[in-house]
Amino acid sequence: MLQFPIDFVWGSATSSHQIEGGATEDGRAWSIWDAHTHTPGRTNNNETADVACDHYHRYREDVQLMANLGLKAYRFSISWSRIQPDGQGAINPKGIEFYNNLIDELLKHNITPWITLYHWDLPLALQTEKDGWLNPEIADSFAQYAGICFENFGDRVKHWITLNEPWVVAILGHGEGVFAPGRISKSEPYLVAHQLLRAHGKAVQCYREHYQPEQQGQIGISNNGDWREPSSEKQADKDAATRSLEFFLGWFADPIYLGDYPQVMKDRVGERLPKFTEEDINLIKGSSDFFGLNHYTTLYASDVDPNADVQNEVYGNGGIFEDQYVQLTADPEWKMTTMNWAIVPWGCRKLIEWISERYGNPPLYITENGCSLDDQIENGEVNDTVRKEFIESYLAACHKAIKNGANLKGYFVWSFMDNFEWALGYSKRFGIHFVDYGTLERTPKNSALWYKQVIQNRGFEFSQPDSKI
Ligand code: PNW
Repeated sequence: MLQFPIDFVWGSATSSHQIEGGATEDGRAWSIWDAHTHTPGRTNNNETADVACDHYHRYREDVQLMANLGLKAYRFSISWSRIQPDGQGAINPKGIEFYNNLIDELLKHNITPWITLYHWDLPLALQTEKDGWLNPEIADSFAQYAGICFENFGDRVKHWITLNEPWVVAILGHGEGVFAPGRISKSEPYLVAHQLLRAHGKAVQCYREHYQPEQQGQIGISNNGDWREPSSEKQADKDAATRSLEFFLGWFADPIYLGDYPQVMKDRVGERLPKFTEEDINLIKGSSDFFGLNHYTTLYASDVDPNADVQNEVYGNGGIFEDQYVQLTADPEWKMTTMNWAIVPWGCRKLIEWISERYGNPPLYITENGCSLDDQIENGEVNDTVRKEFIESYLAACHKAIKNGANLKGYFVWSFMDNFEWALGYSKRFGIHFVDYGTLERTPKNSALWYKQVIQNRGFEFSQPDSKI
């Protein structure tokens, strides 16, 4: 039996835009994602999240399903434009009311709320009128919005995540243009990342100065990181793997834990990489009470000759990735999810250990990990064995990392239910609950029923070979 610590946090996660619906209800204004999905050609079948899982109206039922699982913690995000329709100024009382109700419902069932303040749904007005994350002023707008949330919810909410995956906002939103706001550039990702870090820092400063002393909560950030394994024993490939990790996770975590961008980024990005002022660094360094990690997959990394064309089969050629000169490949033996993400649990362990070592063993939470499959429902049952095995093996990898000394304190399955998977619309199912998009009926998948046992027993009998972890 792999037994987890008594205080290990067993959770599951969602985000506002992916589940809520009610896109224009009760005073909510559009976010950049509403504008993006309503632009033809941006999403699978032009699908939008106008209704999504209709969680806005069904949150009570959803919290009941969480309670049925014995879930200890639920991570969700707040839609900024529900709270502040214009992203600045006036507060929408109906927005405050919705999240108050959700929080109270969770607490009634002894489920600890973990709130993400920003999961990519920037109020549209901040984009169209202010240039969104490109504008240095956004750090103050974000901190003001964060303050409104601390003020209204902080009496009951003790776990805060400022930003979800700033890498995705920078790279997919401003580098490759596949996510909102759909911009393509080789310099904007670095500018946007810089403002995201400053915004995070200012929100944390607001919490620490005005709320934390009394409310006694914790605040951090969730970065996404996949593992990079050197494709060979060659030093150049080992360096390529490290460089890939530094451009991915180090980009955001180094400023927070070490006080600056990785040296390799300064060397290779040059003038396009902004510099921190002393004031910025005072805000950003040490600005996380815990390390939030969203982890999904692993790839092999090989060095690429800077004079050669970058043939990168995963991310496509060149573009923003050219700064790294790393070729990423999957092992043909690896099983894939329907996202085409390889299932490699030992990569999860290696990444946790890399983080623990590089950043001085911070308290760490896996704030997302999960698996998309083509689930089918038959007679009310969803037999998602691959997902159960996925979660089992990644949890086993987590267990091993803890045994090896990592300070891993919790795990959140992505996702609590099937939902709107961004540009891919409803075509990818990550949930441990099945959502029928015709009736919006929810059904626990077999993976959810298994997870319930794991939570109850604080562990499980690992049914797979140890070589996997
Ligand atoms: C994360 N990539 O997104 C998000 O936090 C979730 O909202 C999302 O549903 C989940 O993972 C599954 O995709 C990512 O292309 C989306 O590297 C894309 C990438 C990474 C993370």
